[in-house]
Amino acid sequence: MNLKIVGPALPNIPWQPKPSGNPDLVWRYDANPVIGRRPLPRVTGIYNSAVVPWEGGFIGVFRTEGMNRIPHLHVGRSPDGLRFAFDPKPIDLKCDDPEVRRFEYAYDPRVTPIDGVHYVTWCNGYHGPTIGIATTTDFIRFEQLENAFLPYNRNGVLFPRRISGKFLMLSRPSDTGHTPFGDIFTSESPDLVHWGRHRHVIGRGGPWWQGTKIGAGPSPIETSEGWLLFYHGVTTTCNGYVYSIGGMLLDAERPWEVIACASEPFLVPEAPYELTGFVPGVCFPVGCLCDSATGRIALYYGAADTFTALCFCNAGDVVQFIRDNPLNK
Ligand code: BMA
Repeated sequence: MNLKIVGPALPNIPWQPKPSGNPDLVWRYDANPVIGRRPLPRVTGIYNSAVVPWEGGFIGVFRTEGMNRIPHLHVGRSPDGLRFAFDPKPIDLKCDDPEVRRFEYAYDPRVTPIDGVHYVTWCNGYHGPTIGIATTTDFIRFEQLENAFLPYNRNGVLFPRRISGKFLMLSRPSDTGHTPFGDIFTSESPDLVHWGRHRHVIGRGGPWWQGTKIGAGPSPIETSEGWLLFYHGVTTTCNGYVYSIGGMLLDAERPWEVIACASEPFLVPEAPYELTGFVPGVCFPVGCLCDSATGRIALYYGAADTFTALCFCNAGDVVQFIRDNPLNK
């Protein structure tokens, strides 16, 4: 497919060609995981984290868990998107309102550049999970804004540009715990404080692999065919939840309208680091790099709530597959 990614070229995107004979659309980095066990002293996992290009290299916001498993957000830097160094201390979010600043936990950060500012959205503990938002222009000082929604909500993901002049965020209303349900909605805002005009995007269900719940992954990628959204789809087995990675295409100007959603996932937990860890059987996509010159995509995903892994695909092939193999065909 002659697809165009709307966005800058990224010639230094981490990349490996698809191994010959591999029948899949998405293939794993052969030196996975990129972030292994004990990445910092007394840290038991860095996973479900976001990476963006920065000053010729890469930077990101990372979910970091110590021995007590309470998640915090740390900044990490990388020259090549493969080797990372992490700030040992969590991000010190600045906020004038102590009620908003109050910390319970912070996890699954997404980082979205809009008009030269980087926005971090994450699952923020405030009497239950909701969506925290912070802005930064240098990854040193972070200003925390109001929580976007009432609890309970997870997987808050901003679109990387305003749509009809408004910020637009995907999210998944949930419950207080490991939610056994969940659909994806959009909400819009003129100022990142007041959110409304909520629209249902897509529900769970259909094929077994996403029968329990679904949630947005990295910020949607703008293409000539609409927004390409990677997401996690969850099924319930006799041993608990299993998280796979799927993809869908959303309308460019009305992104709550689904053009097509692939009927099969692109990646299911199979590798040892996806099956062995704190929560076995989890592939959770959160960060994404794309090169508009070649259509290459590098997708970072949390593996087994313990590791960060990387996989690759070609935007044109993935969008073609979504179009050719839609749900409810
Ligand atoms: C979800 C979140 C994710 C986690 C997943 C699998 O509800 O907590 O951060 O990766 O469960 O445990």
